[in-house]
Amino acid sequence: MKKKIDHTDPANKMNTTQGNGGETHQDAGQEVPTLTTQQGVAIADNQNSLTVGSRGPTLLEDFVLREKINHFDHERIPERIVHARGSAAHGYFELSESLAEYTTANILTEVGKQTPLFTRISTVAGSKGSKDTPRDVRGFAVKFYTDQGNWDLVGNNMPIFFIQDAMKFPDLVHAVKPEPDRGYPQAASAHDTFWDFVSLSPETMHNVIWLMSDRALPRSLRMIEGFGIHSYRLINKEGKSTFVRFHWKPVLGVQSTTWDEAVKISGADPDYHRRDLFESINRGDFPEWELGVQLFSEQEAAQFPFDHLDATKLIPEELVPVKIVGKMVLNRYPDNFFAETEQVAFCPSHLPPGIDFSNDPLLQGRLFSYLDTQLSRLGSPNFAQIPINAPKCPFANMQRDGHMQMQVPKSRVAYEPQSLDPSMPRESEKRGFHSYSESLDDGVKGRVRADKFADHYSQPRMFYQSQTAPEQAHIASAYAFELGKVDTAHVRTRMLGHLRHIDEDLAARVADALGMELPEPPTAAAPIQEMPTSDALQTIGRTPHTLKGRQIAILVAPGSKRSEIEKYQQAAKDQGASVKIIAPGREAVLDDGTRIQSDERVAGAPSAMFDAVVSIIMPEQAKKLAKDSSTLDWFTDAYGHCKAIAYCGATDQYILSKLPIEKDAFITPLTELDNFIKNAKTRLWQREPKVRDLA
Ligand code: HDE
Repeated sequence: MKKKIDHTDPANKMNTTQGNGGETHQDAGQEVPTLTTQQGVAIADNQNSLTVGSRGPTLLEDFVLREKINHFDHERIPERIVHARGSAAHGYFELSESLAEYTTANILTEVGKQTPLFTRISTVAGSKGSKDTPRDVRGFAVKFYTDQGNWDLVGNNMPIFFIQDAMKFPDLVHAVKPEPDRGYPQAASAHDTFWDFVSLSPETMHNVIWLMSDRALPRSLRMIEGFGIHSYRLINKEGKSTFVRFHWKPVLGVQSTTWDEAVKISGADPDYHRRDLFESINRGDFPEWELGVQLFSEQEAAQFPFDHLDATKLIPEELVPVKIVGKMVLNRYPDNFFAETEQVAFCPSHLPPGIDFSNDPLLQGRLFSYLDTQLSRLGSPNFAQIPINAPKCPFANMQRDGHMQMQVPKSRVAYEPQSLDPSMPRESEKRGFHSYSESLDDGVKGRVRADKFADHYSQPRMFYQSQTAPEQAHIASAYAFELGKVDTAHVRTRMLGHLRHIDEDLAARVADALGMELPEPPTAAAPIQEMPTSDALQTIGRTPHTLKGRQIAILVAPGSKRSEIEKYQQAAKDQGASVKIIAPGREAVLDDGTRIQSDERVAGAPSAMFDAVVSIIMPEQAKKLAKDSSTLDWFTDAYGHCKAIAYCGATDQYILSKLPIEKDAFITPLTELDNFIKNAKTRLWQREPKVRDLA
């Protein structure tokens, strides 16, 4: 006999989904909706398929089984070609300074107005299931549901892009993605095809050096900047245009990890950034960014020593200051990953009246690509009807039918002009979108690039020279690591030639680390200009000394002193940090006989995941932990990553003294709580050359 599953057993209860508005029944005193098929037919048995006898074949007639399996078979949709791995959140934008002088877009003119939005932050190269912490650019896409229609500001965490013309995008992406014959590496630029392509395309040099910098290794998604990159236009009531570049400035400041931390984090927690976003929103620590604009006229742009329509060029903040006009707050994690984060469809072509495009040839290509890609990814031109994509203002048009049409239009009229149905929508000269009336008389058709686009080295040079010494060392080491993974000698050599144009010292450091000779530099297509350095381009230099948004780990074990733990917990929390308790197990009995729940086991939570560490353990436990390699790595890495460490006597005697750790000002006994808190707000970068052979 077939064993029947007991439906009253809570272990066998299914989760209910929204939309299952069917009948309900009482279960253990609670109203539970009845499980039904898609047609609303109640399901009597969700555990066994319909068979002939208990050991006989399954019947084709079993529509419950067929519908369930059929839907499951089609659960996956194609992942995004780029930016497949992403995390998102709902929130709002609030304007603090009106830009009414420059634009008619309500979102930028009505001070105090809150506009709902959805923001998705992504890596670029890796697949949907790849790790959160590769060396990569981060996508920064915001969908504002404005009352004049959706505005998608689809940017990155770096202010420039790899290429100048949309024509090169498929080549760039093919070069960085896993090599097509072998299917690896995943989520990595450290391979021959990427460096082959970029070394043959000098226009990529600027974005490549940002990719080699600490900006490509964010500590948290809450600590990255965002940039619209391209110049856009703001259009005011008189139809006057002002160019604008959009910036997102994280309220927590910019912070990155070291490469070694990123590598270790990716093994310990591939979802490090997604988890951090989820946890911070759930504890009410809402990520915030200020929106900044760089505004400039056509005449001012003509004076720049570069062309602002070239997306490989940033506009230094010293040249055009960033004016802060409002704030974005992310205060709600999505309810369902697929329905929201996966199905959200951003298109740079989505703009409200008052904002317009520039002629940046990269942006122009994007205006086609995003709409096009949603058709293959989401399967229908009706993707705008999916709740996460639908505008929150009224919308109506004559577009009809198509796959998965959700609307039921009620009129005999589906065309315009018409005179049969006065309730149907009509165009509005007054409210409608007007493209900027730009005069373009001198256009000669051809495949040409503007002469001013030819300078590929001045800005990467400015970027490198603007960095602090530890950052320059990280950049040199990153080039050495990545080129060290390139097997083709002439590709490595070609890259070293480019580096000579960027900075001779950088080139020499990388060549030395690779054990290679420096080649002659290639001919530069335009003279290399000396640009003033810009502190705004630093990462370490701009990381605020604070515990806000950071996380401290306290290592405890059976017998640890509760009073000490609480003292450190409180001090960290008072400064805005969150605390995780790490222990050999998931529970431990403390000195006062009470039990503590740990957040993680020490074997599963390397110190790379935290900003500073504290150890409060008793001698017997310290002796035991001194034989555990993950505990030893915990301390060695905290030291190697230049972090503050607070230790108790037993930790010092049985662990620290056995490790290659040289005591310094950032390694303090438990009694020096204030010093620890001060140190934990930053890193002791001077320690780094002692622990790592930087290029
Ligand atoms: Fe994208 N890009 N891109 N891109 N991009 C996509 O659209 C494309 C570019 C960016 O969270 C795709 O919906 C072309 C610059 C972000 O869903 C695709 C070109 C910048 C996201 C596409 C560029 C970006 C994408 C893949 C050169 C920074 C993720 C899936 C002309 C300003 C959005 C999709 C999200 C996604 C095409 C260049 C940022 C294929 C052709 C420059 C943040 O349409």
